[in-house]
Amino acid sequence: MKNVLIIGSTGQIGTELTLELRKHCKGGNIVAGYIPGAEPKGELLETGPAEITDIMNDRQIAGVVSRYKIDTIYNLAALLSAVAEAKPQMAWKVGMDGLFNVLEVAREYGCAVFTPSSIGVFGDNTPKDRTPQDTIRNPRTMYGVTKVGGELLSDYYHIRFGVDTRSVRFPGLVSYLAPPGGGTTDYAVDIYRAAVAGRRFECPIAAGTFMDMMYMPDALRAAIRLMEADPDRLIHRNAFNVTAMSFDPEIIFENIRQYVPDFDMGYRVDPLRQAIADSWPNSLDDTCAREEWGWQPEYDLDAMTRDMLSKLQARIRV
Ligand code: AKB
Repeated sequence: MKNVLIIGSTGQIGTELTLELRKHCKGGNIVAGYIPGAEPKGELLETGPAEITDIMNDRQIAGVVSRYKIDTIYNLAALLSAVAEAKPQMAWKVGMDGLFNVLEVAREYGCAVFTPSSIGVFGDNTPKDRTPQDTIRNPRTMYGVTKVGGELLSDYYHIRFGVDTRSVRFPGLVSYLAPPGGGTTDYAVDIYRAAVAGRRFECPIAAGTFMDMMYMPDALRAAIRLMEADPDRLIHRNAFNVTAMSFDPEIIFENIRQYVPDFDMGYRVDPLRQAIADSWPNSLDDTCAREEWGWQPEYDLDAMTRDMLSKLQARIRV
């Protein structure tokens, strides 16, 4: 990986992945792709090139790929699960038509492609506990449909055209820099913001609802490490189960209260998000990722809480 294009560089993952890749791939061009209205700012803008790269415009993507001699594309353009239910047509366009554009450009220019998948590929009839790598993917959300379709299309491009496509099924991602915006697992970010702001938190997900989660530094490590993994060791490609922890709202609340004793939480359950969460696994089995490319998370819940609270507190002080 030397010259990399990140499509959707100003989103929750893109903001941090772009900065991380600029530290990681010294001497290369790490291009922050964005759409008008979501321009990169601050460090993201100052530390490397930025180009308008609309996922719906294949010639625009091809132009950037050719100009910067891009060898790897991180395709992070997506609508998260709750927003995708509100705008299913747009979710399809971005998730499927957009991915098709990226894969066609990758085929033409010989690029590797990483497109995140999600625990959203699973549905009600998937085994819920320690969900296996190879199992039923039968979601009933548009988000899940596009993620399953994306996995299949990416594998197709690898088998049929030799495009080096790789992916992970991300669980809920917790981060402090850029907000997630429209996911089912967003509560696990919002709860920290409320704790640091001294606000009571109204949780949209019911007590007892377990979902897989991961702290952003681990997610970045997964996205980079998989793209650098020895291809001969990869039995799977699109997409690997990865996880770092699994908790319900009560567990994260109690963990935060160890450090913010006055923190208070109640429940105002959002029926849409709750239905989606109920259809997702309680916990994933990520053995294949561990065996095939050495996946290993570094943050458990307590380490994540300590880091999130200190980073958010520092940001408030600035
Ligand atoms: C969402 O909640 O939509 C995402 C995801 C788990 O894919 N964070």
